[in-house]
Amino acid sequence: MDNSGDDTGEDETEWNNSYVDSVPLRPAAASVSDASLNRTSGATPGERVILHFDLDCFYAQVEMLRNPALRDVPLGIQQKYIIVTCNYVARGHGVTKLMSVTDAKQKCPQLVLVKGEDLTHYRDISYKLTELLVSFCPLVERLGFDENFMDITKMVERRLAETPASNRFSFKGHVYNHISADATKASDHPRLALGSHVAAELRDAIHGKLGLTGCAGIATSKLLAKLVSGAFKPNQQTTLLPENVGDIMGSLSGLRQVPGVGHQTAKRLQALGMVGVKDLQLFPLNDLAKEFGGPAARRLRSLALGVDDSPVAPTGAPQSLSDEDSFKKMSTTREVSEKIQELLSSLTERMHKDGRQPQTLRLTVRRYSATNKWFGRESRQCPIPNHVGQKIPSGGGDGVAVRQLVALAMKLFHKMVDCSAAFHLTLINVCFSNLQARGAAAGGRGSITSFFTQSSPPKGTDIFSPQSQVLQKSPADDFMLIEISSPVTLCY
Ligand code: DCP
Ligand code: MG
Ligand code: MG
Repeated sequence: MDNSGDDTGEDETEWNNSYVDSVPLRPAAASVSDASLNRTSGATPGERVILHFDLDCFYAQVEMLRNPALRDVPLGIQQKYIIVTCNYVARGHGVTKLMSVTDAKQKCPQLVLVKGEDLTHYRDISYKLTELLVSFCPLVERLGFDENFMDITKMVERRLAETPASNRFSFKGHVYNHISADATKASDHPRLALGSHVAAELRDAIHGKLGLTGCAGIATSKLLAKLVSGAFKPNQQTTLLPENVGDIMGSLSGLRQVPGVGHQTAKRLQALGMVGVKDLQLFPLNDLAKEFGGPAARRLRSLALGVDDSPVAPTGAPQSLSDEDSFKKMSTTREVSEKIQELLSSLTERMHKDGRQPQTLRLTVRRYSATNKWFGRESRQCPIPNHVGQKIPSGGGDGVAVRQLVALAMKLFHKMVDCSAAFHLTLINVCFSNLQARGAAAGGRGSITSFFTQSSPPKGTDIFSPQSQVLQKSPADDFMLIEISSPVTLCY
């Protein structure tokens, strides 16, 4: 499902589960002048305690919070013709995520539908959650709207130091592949046992402060914490012990189940004859390296074996803000201009709340293709003249900024699409990037230190160089960093 009105920078990374890709791609975040971005737990990988949180039926929960009458009825959140998510009452009737509205209504005629195309409330609550987690521990990495990683190694070590030697450890919640969480196992794994208590406390805090429920995974890496967190749903938590890593990797039904293996990577692996995770574990590394290059081949192999040393990289403020919409057919310049105006109006409002000034405007379009429905994006970008850009943080100057930005975006549009011939677009995305803080040194709005304290902070974390002009399509969920016409690198 493409998320209309969504921020592609972050969301596409999330929905297509390529979080592992984003880790080496943090230079833009790291360049933000906040020493905290470089903090890590300092522990050796096997000793880390990493949590992964994923909220239950996120959009549906937000709607149930806004209207408690929806709590006990089967509820579906509709975007276009798709139920993007549904509450657990609806799931009990056989409705599933990403089902068509028609099928869902057939399964459950009493299904109540709420439109979920405006993401404002979901975005706000999403940031409130991250903000809450950051208040307990700074090492929090967002993974899209409803997921966060947290490296709580330091917290656990402090607790361990304070624990009397006579203490009997225990696990909170489930332990993967163990019927009952017995005390012997807990004393073999005191760090993970304490981690499970921290996770339970954080889930309590999330519920107490925000009214939200969710699942947590407790493990020694991001990969494993993410894999185990959904073992028991909803509103439960599961710890993975190192001796069960082989079991959880073996339980995955296909290559796409490995976080980090996106659609394109899976296709390339399948072309090499691999079907399951086991095939990737056993495939000769040399041959894998011929296809992907040495480092990516080793990374893929490690992931398949359940090995992931990547650090939890605190997310910080987004590097860009974007908004998009998709549709069946757009084929006139007038429609394009109206859609761009609509998108730029809401984006400018969000940029105003953020407080930074964007230096670059990017326009992306997707042309209709019968064969490759989800790909084929093309982009052009240009600098935003200062006299236009500076109106944005101060409120857009009564729509003047939006009008000027629309004119700029239409120039970009004409560079991509020849309007003297027929055209058929299925998506438009506008993006502000190269965001510069006004008075950031003083910790003003938009600086990283104030980012998580804003009432309605922005999101989106794609990264690219400001000088470039031509960007091309990037498969949303590929494993690899996409090299676009040099010097631009764009990470979805
Ligand atoms: N989402 C979306 N399009 C997708 C996938 C997800 O718009 N293709 C949105 C709707 C979800 C939210 O993202 O509410 C979070 O996605 P999850 O996969 O975590 O699903 P839920 O939180 O809804 O349900 P679960 O309880 O299974 O985590
Ligand atoms: Mg969820
Ligand atoms: Mg999720």
